[in-house]
Amino acid sequence: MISERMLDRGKAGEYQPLSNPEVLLVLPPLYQTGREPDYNPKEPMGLMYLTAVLRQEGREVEIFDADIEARTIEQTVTHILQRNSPIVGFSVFQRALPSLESIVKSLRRKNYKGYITCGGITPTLSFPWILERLGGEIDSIVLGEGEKTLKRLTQRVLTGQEWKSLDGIAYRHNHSQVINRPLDTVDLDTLPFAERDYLSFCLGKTNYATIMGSRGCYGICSFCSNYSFESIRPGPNWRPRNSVKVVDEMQELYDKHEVSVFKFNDPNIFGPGKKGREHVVRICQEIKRRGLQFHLMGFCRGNDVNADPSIVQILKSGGFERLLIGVESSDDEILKKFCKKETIGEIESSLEMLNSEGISTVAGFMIFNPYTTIDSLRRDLAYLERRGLYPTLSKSLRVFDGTPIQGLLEAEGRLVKRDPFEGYHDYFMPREVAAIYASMKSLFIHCLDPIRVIGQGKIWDIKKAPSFTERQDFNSLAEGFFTVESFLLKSLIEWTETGDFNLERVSETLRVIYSQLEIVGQAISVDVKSVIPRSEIVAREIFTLMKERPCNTFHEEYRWNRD
Ligand code: B12
Ligand code: SF4
Repeated sequence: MISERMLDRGKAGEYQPLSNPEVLLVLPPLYQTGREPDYNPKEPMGLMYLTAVLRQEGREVEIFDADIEARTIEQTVTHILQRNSPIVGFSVFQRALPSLESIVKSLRRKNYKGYITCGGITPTLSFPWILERLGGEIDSIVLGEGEKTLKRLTQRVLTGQEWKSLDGIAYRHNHSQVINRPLDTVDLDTLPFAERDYLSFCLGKTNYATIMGSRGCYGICSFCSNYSFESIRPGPNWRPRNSVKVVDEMQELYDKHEVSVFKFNDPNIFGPGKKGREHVVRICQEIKRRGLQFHLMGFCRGNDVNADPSIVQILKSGGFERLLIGVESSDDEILKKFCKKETIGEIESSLEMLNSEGISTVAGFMIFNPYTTIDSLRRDLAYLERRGLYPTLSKSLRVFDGTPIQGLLEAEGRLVKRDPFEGYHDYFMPREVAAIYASMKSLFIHCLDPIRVIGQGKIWDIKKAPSFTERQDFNSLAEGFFTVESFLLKSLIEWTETGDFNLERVSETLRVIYSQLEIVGQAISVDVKSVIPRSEIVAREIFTLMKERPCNTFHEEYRWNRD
C-alpha cells in the first residue's frame, strides 16, 4: 500500500507504483566527485542495525553505502531512482549535508514520490537546519537511535497510516517545525545481530569487521556529540550488550566468513566504574574460553586503564592489540576546558601501561582547538615527538551542534554560528594562531591531500595487515606525513615568534618539505611532482597568510564538491 504523502506528491494520473525493496537505506557520499573515502572503508553499522530490525519484521530492505562505493551524486540519485523504494532513509554525517541536499532535491525534481526520512547524530543534533532547508523534500527526521522508530514509521507509511504522531521524530508542518517527544531507550539485547551486507566489500579493503559491545559513553567531554546524542532519551548514557552475545556475533563472523580482525565501534569500550570495566573483562574472558584467536582494536579512556592496571593483561588475553585513546592536548588547563576529567599525567601513565604490555596506542589529538596558543603549539608538538605519536596536525576542533563546547564558546562571545550545510561553526582565535592554521591547511590542501587521493588504494593495502600489530608500514607512513606537517609547524611557530621570515625563507622551507614529500610518495607509489603545484606557489600562499594574517578563525570551507 502507498502512503498519503505519495499520492499527495503526484498529480492525477502521474502516480507510478513503487517497487521493492520496501526500504532503501542510503549513506550519501561525503565527496561528490566519486573520490574514494579518506578513511578506512567501514561497515555502516547504524544502517546495518536498522536493516536487521526491519528484516526481522519480514521487510525487504537494501543498504546502499554510496560513500564507501565512491559514487558521485548523479550515480547515487540514479541508483535510488532505479530501486524506486517507497521509503528511502538517509544516514547523514555533517560533512555529507551538501550531498544530502543535492540528492534529495534531485530525487524530488525527478519526481520521486516515496517517503524520505533521515537519521544519525547530525540529523538528531542539527535537525532545525535540515528541516529549514529540506523540510519540503524530506518527510521526517528520526531523532536518536533509529531501530524502534524506523520500524514503526515503516509500518505506518507502508500501510498508509498517519505517522506524524510517532515518538522520536521531527518534521516540518507548514512553516513550523514539529518535534515529537523522544522515544524510550532501545534494549540492546533484544536487537538482532547487525546485517552484514557490506562485509565482503569492507574485508576486501581493510581486512576487518566492525562490532559493538555497547552504546554511548559515560564521559562528558565538551567537544563530543556522543553525550548530547545519548542524552536526548531517558536512561543511562552508556549501555552494554550481553558479553556472551557480543562474542556469539564475533564467532558467527569467524565461522561463516573467517573474520578474525575486529574493530570495536563503541565510543568507549568501557562503561563507568568497576561494573563498566567488568563488561570488557567478560568479553575478553569469553573470547579466551572459546579459544578464539582474535585481533582487536577499540576506543577507550585512559582513566579506566589507570583505575585497574590488571585490565591490561586481560585486554591482551582477549586479543586487544591496539587502543585509540583521546589524548587531545598535553595541557592540563585545556583538558579541563574539554571536561576530560583526567590530566595529561594520568593519560600518559595509561599509554605507558598499555605500551609496556605490547598493546599499541593511537592518540586522538586536537593541537588546534579554541584554546590553542603559540605556547601550547610548541608544547604539544614536543609532547607528540617525545611520545612518538603521529596524528594529523592540520585539523582543528570542530564545534558540532548540541555539544557543551558550543554553549561555552557562545557564552564567551567567540562562536561564529554557521549553517552546517555550508561549513563548521567557527570560533574567534588570535590572528597569529589562525594564520598558522591556515598555512597548515594550505599545505594539506595543495600537497598532502592530492597525494593521498592518488595513493589511497596503496594506503589501504598497507593497512590490510593480518593483525593490528603488523601494521608497521602504516605506522611509518603516518610518521612520514607527521614529519612533513611538524616540520612546517615548527617553522611557522618560529616565524611567528621572531617575525624573522621572508618569501625566500618560506620557499627554502617548502623545498625541504617537497623533498620529504618525495619520500612519502615513494612509499605509496605516487609520483608527487605530477600531483602537486610547484613549491613556489605554495610558498607564496603561506608567506602571504603569515604576513597578512587575514583570518581570525580556523575557517574551513567544505570542499567535497571539488575534491
Ligand atoms: C565509525 C565512525 C566513523 C566512520 C563512519 C563510518 C560509517 N559508515 O558508519 C567515519 C570514519 C566516516 C567517521 C567520520 C567522522 N567521525 Co566518526 N565515528 C564513528 C564511530 C566510532 C562509530 C559509528 C557507529 O558505528 N555507531 C554505531 C551505530 C549503531 O550508531 P549510529 O551510526 O549513530 O546509528 C544509529 C542512529 O544514529 C540512528 N541512525 C543513523 N543513521 C540513520 C538513518 C536513518 C534513516 C534512521 C531512521 C536512523 C539512523 O539509528 C542508528 C541505530 O540506532 C562513532 C562513535 C560511535 N560509536 O557512535 C564516531 C563519531 C560518530 N564520529 C565522530 C567524529 C568527530 C567524526 C569526524 C568529524 C572525524 C574527523 N575529524 O574527521 C568524521 C566526520 C563525521 C561528520 N560528522 O561529518 C564523533 C561525532 C561526530 C558528529 N558530531 O557527527 C563520534 C561520536 C566519535 C566521538 N566520540 O567523537 N566516523
Ligand atoms: S571519552 Fe570519547 S566518547 Fe566519551 S565523551 Fe569523551 S570524547 Fe566522547
